[in-house]
Amino acid sequence: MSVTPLRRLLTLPLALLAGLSLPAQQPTLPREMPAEFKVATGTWDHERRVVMIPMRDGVKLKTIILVPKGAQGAPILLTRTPYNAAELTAHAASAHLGPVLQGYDNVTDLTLEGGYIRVVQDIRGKHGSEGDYAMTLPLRGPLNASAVDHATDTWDTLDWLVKNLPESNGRAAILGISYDGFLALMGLVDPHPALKAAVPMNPMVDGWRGDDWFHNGAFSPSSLVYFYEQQASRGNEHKWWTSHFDDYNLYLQAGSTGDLARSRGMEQLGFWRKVVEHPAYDAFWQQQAMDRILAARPLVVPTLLVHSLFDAEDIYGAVAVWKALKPKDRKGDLLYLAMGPWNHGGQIKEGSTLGPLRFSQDTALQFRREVLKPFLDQHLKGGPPSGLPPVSAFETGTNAWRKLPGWPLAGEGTPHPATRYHLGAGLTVSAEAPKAGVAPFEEFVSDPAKPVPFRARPIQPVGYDNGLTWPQWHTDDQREASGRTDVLAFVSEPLKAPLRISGEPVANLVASTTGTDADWVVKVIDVYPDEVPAQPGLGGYQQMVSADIFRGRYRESLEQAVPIKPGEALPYRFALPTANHVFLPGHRIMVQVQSSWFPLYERNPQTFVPNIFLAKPTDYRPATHRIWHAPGKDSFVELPVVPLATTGK
Ligand code: PG9
Repeated sequence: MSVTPLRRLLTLPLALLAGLSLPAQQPTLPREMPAEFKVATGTWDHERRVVMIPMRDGVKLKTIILVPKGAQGAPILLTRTPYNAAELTAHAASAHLGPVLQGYDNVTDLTLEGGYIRVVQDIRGKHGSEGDYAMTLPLRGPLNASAVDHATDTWDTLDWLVKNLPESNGRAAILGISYDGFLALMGLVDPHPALKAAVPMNPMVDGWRGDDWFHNGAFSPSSLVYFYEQQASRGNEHKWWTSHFDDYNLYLQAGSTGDLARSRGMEQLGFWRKVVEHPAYDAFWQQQAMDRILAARPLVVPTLLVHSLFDAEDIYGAVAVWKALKPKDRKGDLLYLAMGPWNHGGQIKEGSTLGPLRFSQDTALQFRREVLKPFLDQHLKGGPPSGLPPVSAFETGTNAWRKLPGWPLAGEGTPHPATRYHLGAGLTVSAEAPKAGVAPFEEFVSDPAKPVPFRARPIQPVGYDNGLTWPQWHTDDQREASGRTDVLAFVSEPLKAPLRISGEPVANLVASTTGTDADWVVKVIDVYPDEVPAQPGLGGYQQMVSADIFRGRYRESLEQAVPIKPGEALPYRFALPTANHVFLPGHRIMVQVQSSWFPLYERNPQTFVPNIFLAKPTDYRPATHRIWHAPGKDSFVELPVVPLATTGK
């Protein structure tokens, strides 16, 4: 239909008017959502309080407090964490504390049975807390110019809790795993009077010597993933991205660790920049090492250290703290150690198997019921003395708990000539020192273009969900490596009698290289008999008992890297992680030696460069390595051999 110009003129203002008045005529959406919903919790068995606790510098930390209904005179279990307190305390949408905590809580069964008030707090700078985040924030002092740290934050938190929780008995324990275990140790630096017990489990203690980032100077590139997710944002929104199904390819194709970090924009992250500046064991690392920090202070809070024998992340820390603090425990009533056949954090899960290993008992439940509970009951509830031995240790091989008077049983740092196991000609392991007149060394070519995979490929990323097997890789069959030409596999005759080791094996290599730098990996392995009727899959299995890496540039000093003189046979001595194991009759002792363990550790270019993080592609060169076994150039491992146990638990 046509419209005349006049009508157009008349209708235009009308339309405009109508248009302007439209919103007023539209009915508004009904408001169905309340401005703030109040959860009706009448049927819950607990009360959930979310509070912002003020610290001495005014920063407030988000704290979730779960109080069992009807609690009176209840002790407090505190965990401080960078891993999101709200999420960790909301595992299931349930009226019951058990499902709410299950899956994360270190001690859900104990929390419930004990009627504890459970408190989980975001540390400063993470998730719901205010303030700035620094990775494993160092104590106030040369590395932290501020007036606050995790020691003061723990103190301030406990002070608030005991003054504001009328249901509490004023007694608290701090506990946690890994990072949260490091935070539990921080609580011991200047403990609040209400802190009556601490349970650091698999704590991160020294990020250079053997926890998380480095082992003896060799950097673990998967740490980049952690730095990235942890430091790119407060809430871990930025997820590391991969480009390969096989992590071996991902890390190999990236070049140096520095190249990989650059490809992810990681120069923006303060902690990574610090790591690049401190590749050696200088004051930056030494002043953060929790064993050193605590050794310089009095020990006043009863502490139960928990160590996992198959810990893929923090296999160094708990035992290091034990060694540093035990001399301070003059009456023997303050420091305890528990170790079990667990992976990282396995003590809070089901503990009857790990990978193919079967322990025929739930070792984790045993630990919680028979070690942790009596310890907490005594110190938090005024219960009877726990009756715990200084060390409660599960012995692998025999699969039995042992009550031990100390650790290590074999004594530390003293030479044990009787327990030297020599690496000999013909790839043997034996008690015999090398003789003249036989080939004086074994040699292999270590090629950084084809590093030895640390497990069968394709190599999965580090992770605990979606069926990833990273948490149990320590139990992988080492046959995978022993078949390679760049791995030397020395092996003993079958044992005629059981051999018990209890402590840290020590690697003593005499090695040479055609390069100017090299890594040395030593693995002590229990080789099963060719057939194992009770579990056929273990026939000939090569079970890693203790293993570690040492970066050759630190052979003279951990603080100062120096090149290796090509062709010179030089000694390398380094301790391997604690083992508590019996090699059974018919089993054999194997020692594998290799020069890469990839991508568990970044590749050594084998050409000395000032900073391996910044190595260029041309620095990575193959080298021929020799492990010597000649008189005067004797390679061996010292095994902490002790008599067979006669008592069980
Ligand atoms: N192993 C992890 C970690 C500890 C300390 C520092 C950074 C990472 C952890 O499981 O928390």
